[in-house]
This record gives sequence, structure tokens and C-alpha cells, in this order.
Amino acid sequence: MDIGIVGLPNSGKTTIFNALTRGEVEPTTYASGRVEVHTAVVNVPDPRLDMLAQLIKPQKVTYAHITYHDIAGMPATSGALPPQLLNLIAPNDALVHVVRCFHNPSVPHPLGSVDPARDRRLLDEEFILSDLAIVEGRLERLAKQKYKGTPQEREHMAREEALLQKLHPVLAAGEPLRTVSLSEEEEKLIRSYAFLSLKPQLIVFNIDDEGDDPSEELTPPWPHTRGLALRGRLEMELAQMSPEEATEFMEMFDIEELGLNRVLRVSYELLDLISFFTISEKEVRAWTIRRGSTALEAAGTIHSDMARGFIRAEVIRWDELVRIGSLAEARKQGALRLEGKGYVVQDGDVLYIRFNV
Ligand SMILES: Nc1nc2c(ncn2[C@@H]2O[C@H](COP(=O)(O)OP(=O)(O)OP(=O)(O)O)[C@@H](O)[C@H]2O)c(=O)[nH]1
Ligand SMILES: [Mg+2]
Repeated sequence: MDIGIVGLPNSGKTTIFNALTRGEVEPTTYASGRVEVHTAVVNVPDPRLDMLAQLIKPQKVTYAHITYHDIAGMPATSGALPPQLLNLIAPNDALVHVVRCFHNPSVPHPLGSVDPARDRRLLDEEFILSDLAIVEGRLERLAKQKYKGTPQEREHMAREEALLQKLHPVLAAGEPLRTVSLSEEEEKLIRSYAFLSLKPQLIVFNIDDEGDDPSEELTPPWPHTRGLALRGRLEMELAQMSPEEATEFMEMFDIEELGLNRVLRVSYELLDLISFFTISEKEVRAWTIRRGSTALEAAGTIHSDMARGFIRAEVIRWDELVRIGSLAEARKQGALRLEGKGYVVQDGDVLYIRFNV
């Protein structure tokens, strides 16, 4: 899964990126204005996987992971987003939108003052306008093309046009596409446009060490939108400490949970993701899928052959397996359930896929 970190210049994107990835990219003290991106892969900590690994003692333990991209170069004034920037934001599954709340006279704000409500709105409006331009461009082209092509192509274009006409007034009213509830089929129809205002968004309010949490007040009530406050600079320092130092520091500042773990947890909720596990002597591994995915889809996540030759899945909850001690023993006791293609995988399931290719 890919998450893009976006925000106005000097909002603290690189600082938050470092906090989330334990990275050491130099945060700049001036708006760079250059379009650039830093990327890092982060393991998703999972005590359930740790316990399975203790039990099985495999050669290798593989955590689920999230790839974060720190995307710099957002213009601070409204206007069309440069295509180069759009191309970097569009492929992400979700966005972390960093909003500056911290005060620091040595870090200039591109608009001259710290105003998180305004900044939050500004960037969301950019995304909405960018989507609106795509919708309008496409509607114009469809109007010219719709009498061309095979009946099938025409039918497809008619459906697309109807959907875009439904989305247009939403964007024109300044609302993001996240507020529209779309059927699976509708989602598919517009997937290739990678609309920015459709992406699930986690708004990170980057607050001072002593700042209050403004997230409740400033997070818009949109679906697939969450807000949380992070003390960016402090979290970056924490992420770069040894675990012992960090624990001591967290006690001192009364911090219950590292920001990077909070962000991971909320990202999973926001994207409606769950984990399942596979185990063997070689590897104990966590996988990420959307809630509601079937055993067949889970198999496809592991390997396309497994989905193609799917016979059945043997399933057991992770804690049940830890209690029993091994897959072989669970099988003997009849504790492994046999499930077919359509079984809806549950968070924490251990799957053993039987397949034949
Ligand atoms: N006091 C304080 N300063 C911060 C905080 N977060 C970032 N800064 C400082 O603000 C400056 C800019 O931070 P960056 O993380 O580089 O911001 P950015 O959004 O990546 O900036 P660009 O990439 O240039 O758009 C740096 O000097 C940071 O040290 C914070 O939470 N508190
Ligand atoms: Mg930066």
C-alpha cells in the first residue's frame, strides 16, 4: 500500500515523513519549490505475528508494510497543480495531508501566517479543482465521441458520461468526491482517472510541543477522512532514538503511543484494511487485504497461481493456533476449518491455501 504525504510548503511533510519512517532526510528551513519525492517502506508492527513467529520459529518473519512518499513542491498559491506533481500524487492509495499548526518564526509560512483551517481548505480545494478539470475535459471529449465506436463502446461511454455528470455538481459545489457513495461498478468506471479528492485522507495537524489538539474542530465531516494531531518535531526526534531512550522520553512527556503507530492504526481503519497470516517453517508472514475480501482474493494476494488453482483454504484464528501449538496438531484435532473460494477472510485468520496448477 502506498501513502503520499502532501501539504503546503514548510508544513512539516519531511519532518512527519521522518517521524513515520524513522528516516533522516534533512528538513529544509525554506520552501524548496522543487518537485521531489522521498520514499521509505515501513513494517507494520503486529504482536500477533510476533507470537506466531515465536511458536513456529521460521527462517524469516515478514511484516505487512506500507510505503510512504514525501511529495514536495506544492504551490502555495491556488492554481493548476503542475502535471509532474499530479503524477506523483495520483498513484497513491491514500494521502496524509500535513497541516501546519506549529509556530516558529524562523520557518516562514508561504502565506505569511499560521492558519490551519485556511491551509487545510486550500489544499483540499486544489484537489477538488484538479478533479473538476479532469471531469470537464472528459465530458467534453465524450460529447464529441459518443456517436462513434461499437455499440458496446457507446454503451460504456454513455455509462461513464452519466456518472461524470453525477460527479460534476459535487465538485462544482466544492465538495470532494469522497462524499459521494459509489457502487463497485462506478468505482471501476472512474478508477483510471485517479481522482485526488476521492482518495482516503488522513489529515495530520502538525502541532507545537505544547500545542492543543485541533483535529476535532478542524477535520471536515467527510467520509473516508480522519484527522489527528502530531507533534511533528518531537515525533521525529522520538523515532530516531533507541527504544530505551524513546520509552524514557515518552514517560517524561506523557506520550502514550508513538505517532508512527497511531498513523498506521488510523490508516488501516481509514482504508478498511485487515491482516491475515501465512505460516511455514520458511516464513511467517502478514498480508494486508480489504475487509470483506474472500479466500480467493486472499490467495491472489499471495500468488496469482494460488488463485488460479485454488482448491480450498484451511483456516484457523491466530490465537487458536497459538493455543494449540502447530498446524499439524490443529489439523489432527479437527480445529482447522475447510473453507471455499467465497469465505470472507477475518482479521487475524491464519490461512493455508490448497491449490493445484
Ligand atoms: N517547531 C516546530 N518546527 C517544525 C515542526 N515540524 C517542522 N518544523 C520545522 O519546519 C521546517 C520545515 O519543515 P519540513 O519538514 O522540511 O517541511 P516540508 O513541508 O517538508 O517543506 P517543503 O518540503 O519545503 O515543502 C523545518 O525547519 C522543521 O524543522 C514542528 O512540529 N515544530
Ligand atoms: Mg520537504
